[in-house]
Amino acid sequence: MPSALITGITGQDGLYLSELLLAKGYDVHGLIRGQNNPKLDLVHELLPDVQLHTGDLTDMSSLIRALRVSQPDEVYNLGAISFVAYSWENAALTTDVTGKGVLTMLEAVRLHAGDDPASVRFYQASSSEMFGKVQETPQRESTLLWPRSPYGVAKVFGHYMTINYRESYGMHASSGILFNHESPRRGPEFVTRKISQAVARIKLGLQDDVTLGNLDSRRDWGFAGDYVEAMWRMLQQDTADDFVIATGETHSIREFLDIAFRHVGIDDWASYVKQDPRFMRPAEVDLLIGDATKANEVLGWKPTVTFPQLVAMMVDADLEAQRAGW
Ligand code: NDP
Ligand code: GDR
Repeated sequence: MPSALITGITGQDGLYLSELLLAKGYDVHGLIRGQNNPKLDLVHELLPDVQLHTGDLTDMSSLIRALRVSQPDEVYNLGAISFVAYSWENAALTTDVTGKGVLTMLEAVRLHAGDDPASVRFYQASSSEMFGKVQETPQRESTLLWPRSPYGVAKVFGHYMTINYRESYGMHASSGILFNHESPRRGPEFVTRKISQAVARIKLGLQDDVTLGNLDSRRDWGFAGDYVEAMWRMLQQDTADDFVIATGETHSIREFLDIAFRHVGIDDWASYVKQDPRFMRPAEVDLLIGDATKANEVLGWKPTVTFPQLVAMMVDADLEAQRAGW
């Protein structure tokens, strides 16, 4: 039975990836941080077969201990401070966790793997936020990186460290440059879930309006369930490499709002949406659209959920949750 260790198991992607690996017969281990993590019960409930180990990406010895206990064939490094807006307010902490944490994990894996550095396969959760200021559209693996936030800069560090450990030590270390991916499990701080939750509550008369920031930025949004499949496929390759994972479509926040409101029968939604500068960012990433040709050709990967299907899935899930009083 293959074994995998996942950091960031309490997050959106960690939950989907765990389900995928369990279904494939893996022995799944997860790193969980904090002395009383509020998401512990959720993980136990959704994933009773996952074994959890206490640890933090800033604490090398905790990572080595988790590696020793789990003896993984594959390590998926999904743990990060992942909210871009928060990264300006906590830039040093974001750098420590999202940036230097990757080096700490790579080094722990290298030390653990000993004489055979490629014996433990490593996945790094890189991000389209690394592209930042538009240099080329669509963005592909070779596009110049120009991050626009402390989060983006930290991800660039982790991305190049992953490549460096592959080239320096022959590690089987791959980096997935994933564009935005969403689901009903998306954290409510991110714009898609903030909108789907608000639309459900407005429809049910529980909320009057929703306050957002920039409605004109454009993102390449896919479904998280599709994207964790790409992570797994990367680690099944003989050779480690870097891959853009994206749908190849871009949509504005306004388009997301339009589909979400219309889905619950509200066509004239402008009066329900307010804007506040406090949700604007010091530097914005205006346009993201990815070219996943390499992933399609090498991994045989392609997305299965369309943009309207994704929006409808999220709004429906929030309607159900709000009706049930979750
Ligand atoms: P989430 O924000 O949902 O989850 C982040 C995870 O990281 C949580 O499990 C969190 O644990 C954990 N974490 C935070 N700080 C630490 C730490 N110091 N040590 C160990 N773990 C920590 O993110 P997603 O699931 O959406 O994303 C997964 C990864 O993919 C992240 O690295 C993200 O940056 C990256 N990414 C995400 C994209 C997306 O669109 N979703 C696109 C591209 C990249 P806790 O619950 O304890 O806080
Ligand atoms: P992003 O996601 O920054 O792309 O990072 P987010 O959903 O936070 O923002 C997307 C766009 O929406 C605009 N926006 C708002 N965003 C939030 N959160 N709240 C608002 O009220 C709001 N109003 C407008 C933002 O300005 C932005 O343009 C996500 C994260 O998952 C990262 O970890 C990941 O690396 C990238 O996706 C790819």
